[in-house]
Order: sequence, then C-alpha cells, then structure tokens
Amino acid sequence: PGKETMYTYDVIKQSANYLLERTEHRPTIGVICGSGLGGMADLLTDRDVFPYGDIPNFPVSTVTGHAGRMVIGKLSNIPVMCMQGRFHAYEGYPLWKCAMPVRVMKLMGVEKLLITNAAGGLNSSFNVGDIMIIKDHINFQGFAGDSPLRGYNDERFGPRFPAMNNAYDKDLRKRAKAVATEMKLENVIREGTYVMLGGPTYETVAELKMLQIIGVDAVGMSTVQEVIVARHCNMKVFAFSLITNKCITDYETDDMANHEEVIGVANNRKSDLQELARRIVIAMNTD
Ligand code: 6GU
Repeated sequence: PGKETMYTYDVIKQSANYLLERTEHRPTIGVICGSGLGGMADLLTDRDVFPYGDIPNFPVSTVTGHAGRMVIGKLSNIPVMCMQGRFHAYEGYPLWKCAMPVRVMKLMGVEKLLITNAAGGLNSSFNVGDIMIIKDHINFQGFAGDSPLRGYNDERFGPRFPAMNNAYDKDLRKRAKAVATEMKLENVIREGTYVMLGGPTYETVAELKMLQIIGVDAVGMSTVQEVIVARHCNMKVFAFSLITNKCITDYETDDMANHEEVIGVANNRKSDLQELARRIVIAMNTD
C-alpha cells in the first residue's frame, strides 16, 4: 500500500535527469528559499533557470512572494542549486509532494541542504528581524499521523524508520554562529525550536499559548517536510528562520499577523540574509 500515492524513484530520476542534461553545474549544495528570501537566487552567476512548470513531474507553486523556479549556478564560485519558491501543504499538496524537489536534488548529487523560511516569533525575547538558527523542530503533522514518508518506503532513498535527533547538523550550526558573529549579527542571531503547522490560517491565541508550553520558539508553515525527506536520504541540513512578526499571545492586542508584513520584513532584511546565506554556503562547502 502507499505506492500509488507517491513519486517513484524512476519519476524522481526523470526530473533529475532533465536538469542534469540541461546544466553543466554539478552542485553538492542545495538551497530552499523562503517567503521574500528568494532574492538569494539572484546572486548566482552562470545561471541556468528552470521554471517549475518546465521540469517533468514538478508541482507548480502558487503563492505570491514565491517565484517558482529552480536556479542552478555558482555562488562565490561554488555550484549550488536553489529553489526560488517552495511548495506548502496549504496550497493543497500532500507533504510528500511538497518535499519532492529534495529527492530530485539528492539524485542530482546534492549532499547538503540550506533551508530558509519566514516565521512568527513565539519566544518573547525575539524581535522582528531576528534570525533564528533552527536547532530542532516539532513535527506537528506527525502527531496527527501525516508524514512526507508515509506510504511505501524505497530503500534507495533511505530506511523505513529514520532517526530525527541531530536533524539540524551541530557543526553547521556552530559554523553559522561564527559567520553571524563575523558579520556583527550577534544581536539578531538566535537559536531555537521551529514548529510547522498546516496553515493557511495564522494561529489563535489559545494555539500559541499551547505551542509556548511545549517549547516552541518560532511558528511557520514549511520546512519540516523538507528536513524529514532530506534526513531520510542522509543529507546534512542547516536551516534558519527570519522572524517576520511577533506571535500575539494575549487577547488585548488588536494587531493581526498578515502576509504583507511578513514579505515587508523579509525585504528589509534582504541584504543581510543574502550575505549570511552566502557565507554559510562557503562554510558548508569546506569540511
Ligand atoms: Cl505568526 N505563524 C505561522 N504559522 N507562520 C508564519 C507566521 C506566523 N509568521 C510568518 N509565518
């Protein structure tokens, strides 16, 4: 059971081959750009650009603020492939479909993945504009029985029961902190636990109070399915969240979370984030 509801190895291979036949780059580092952070892909040189609609078997992304294309090129002379726009559960895709590009990257030779997202800050010491290195996640969908790995397990990707401790590589987190300090970002760099909820609604006050109790620092609608699929196939993962708004955990406040604010904050932090990501890629490339 489950085989009929996912991409087979051969289907993923077909997408990977399509790209391999059309680019000379052979990246070992993959990047997934979050809301408003897609500008990072614009830094690549010698670019080969593939709209998702042109890549066989690829889903097509539908959210504003996400371009929807794979950009393969060089960042500071390091070959990388960069998803400019990702797939979310709230668009209507099952989790395995959202995370499918990670397997395409794997079959193209990618070994390390840098993931970014925009998230709400739940930890009360966080400020808008902070950058949170993800130390761990809570897979909320997993509690309810859903997972991008649900269904048939093809051992060519990974084991039936993959471990998720150390999902966010300790050494890469350490290096990223050093890079942030170099950039004098020590006052905005944080580390914490991320939770993914299905969205598209932002959270109620009661939901946020519950998430606070269980130890969540930042709340978003992405990333976790990508990390699970990447760890399943033994990629090294590094991820950070840009804190675009403070989660509202009391009934007195009339402000409301909104997508425009999320995109606006991401745009304001664009140059720091791009430079941070560039230096992290350099750090990821040396080991
Ligand atoms: Cl407050 N919640 C969620 N789920 N995602 C977000 C967010 C909040 N802010 C940015 N992305």
